[in-house]
Amino acid sequence: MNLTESLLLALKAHGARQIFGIPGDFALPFFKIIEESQILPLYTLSHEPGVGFAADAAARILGGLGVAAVTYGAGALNMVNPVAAAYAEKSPLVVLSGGPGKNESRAGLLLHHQAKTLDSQFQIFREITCDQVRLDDAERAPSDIARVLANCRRYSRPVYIELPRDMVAQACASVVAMPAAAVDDEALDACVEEIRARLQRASRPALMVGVEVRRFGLEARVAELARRLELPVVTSFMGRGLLADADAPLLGTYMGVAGLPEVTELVETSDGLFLLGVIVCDTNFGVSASKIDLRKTIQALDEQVTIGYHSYAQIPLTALVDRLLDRVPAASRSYSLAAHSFPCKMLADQAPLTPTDIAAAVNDLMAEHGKLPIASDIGDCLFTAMDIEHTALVAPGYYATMGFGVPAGLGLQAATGQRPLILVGDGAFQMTGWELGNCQRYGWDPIVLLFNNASWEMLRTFQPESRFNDLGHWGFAEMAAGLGGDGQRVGSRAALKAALDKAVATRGRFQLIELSIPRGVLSATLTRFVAGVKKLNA
Ligand code: TPP
Repeated sequence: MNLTESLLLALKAHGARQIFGIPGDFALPFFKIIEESQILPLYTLSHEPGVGFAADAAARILGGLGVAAVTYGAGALNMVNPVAAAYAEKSPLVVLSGGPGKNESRAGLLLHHQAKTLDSQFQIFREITCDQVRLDDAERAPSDIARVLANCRRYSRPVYIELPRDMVAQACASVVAMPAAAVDDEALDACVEEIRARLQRASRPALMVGVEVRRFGLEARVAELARRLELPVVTSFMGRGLLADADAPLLGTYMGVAGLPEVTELVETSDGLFLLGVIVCDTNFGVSASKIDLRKTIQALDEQVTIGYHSYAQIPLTALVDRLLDRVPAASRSYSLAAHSFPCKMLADQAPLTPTDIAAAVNDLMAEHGKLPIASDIGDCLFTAMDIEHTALVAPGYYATMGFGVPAGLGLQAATGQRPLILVGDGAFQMTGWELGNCQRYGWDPIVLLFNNASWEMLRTFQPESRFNDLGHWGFAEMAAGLGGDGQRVGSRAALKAALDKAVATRGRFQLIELSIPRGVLSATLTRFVAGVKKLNA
């Protein structure tokens, strides 16, 4: 076995299902082994940000590892933003980068793709990954790979692996996975008892679930825990889509002043708020109607449980949930999804489109044809998604990078085989929309709803006086055919209904529906969100 094969088998054993990538001369040797070994399928895309987002989304949706393979310098550095997003939002993304061979620096010449020193790239990725290794020693490689992949899974954060191009075919032993880190049983018991007592004392306890619950594959167990503890459940903004199909008392998504009043009230008046795997960031908590005193909550995140004024260290979320389930007796009650009514039954008339109509049309579509997983970009499309039925959703809800939606949708389809729905604004589509051109080669056929308001509308909402937020009117619908898909432009509710019916009925080609939305027409959620942020910043 050679070093690359050993690495690929280890990636697979740690939960990778495919690789997204773009090669270059420093990466050609290991790409050749990826292709010929057939250990993991390889999907090449067009631009490294797309590679990073697709691999990130594949990791998010399946809870395994995402793998993004790139060349040294121009390739890897082009992926800094997606890796930073994965770091911020806790997605286990493995960056595989080609690198200069061991002796190449000795010629005394600067190497092409070199930024500052040959080590600059390694240093840059050190900042946005939780572990790094350069595989320059075939004997040490198996233990180095085992450590880096274990940390990727354990911390659910990106890692960086550099393959010097003269190392990739060196003989190498297989990787032996590291055992899971030991948990202090007594500390875990004490922590669980304290949480139970704290919840029992509370008169209005509630559970908020966040992205770690999905990252560690705990949705079914957390739903069971909520039933046993008889806790009402909400998701954080970033956690939207969690427990979508679980039998749990799920009330909705907490968004402070921008969200459903009953959810806001439940969270903000709770005297026993249990934050399970929730990243404590401004998009999750910034628009609180009344400030939540985090010291009064129970927080489990990053292997730490904080209750009031003290913390338990090294309590992994999985161990915590399992021990709570051991201690809390089974309940017989079962729940169906709380009956919050999302907009639906859109009138198919000649009225111009609003984001609420779009949500209603998607809800109608899913009621008729079953739920679709959604990949959303940042922009009003993500706020519109809050009016769509609970379904699996990947979105950059905290790091908020544009350009995520389209490649993430491709990652969803590659990872799950399910046809996804992609929600994206025209500004974000201008960044990475071209990746749709790769659908044809792989048989992917997402349905893309492109919110075209010829505007960076979210920015306009914050600063209406600036003309630089005006975008041109691009003919996206016409571009679809050249990319191997079908495009339709719609401006009325009737046209939207017809376009969606046609898109659902057409398999095998991506379906782009360009939604013409007048500037200034926003979802109700975004309107409330921006008003809330402005008030806080005032
Ligand atoms: N660049 C990146 C990569 N990410 C960002 N979030 C921004 C810039 C800043 N930004 C936030 S929202 C936005 C911009 C430029 C406009 C988004 O426009 P569009 O995708 O058309 O969605 P809309 O706001 O119109 O709903």
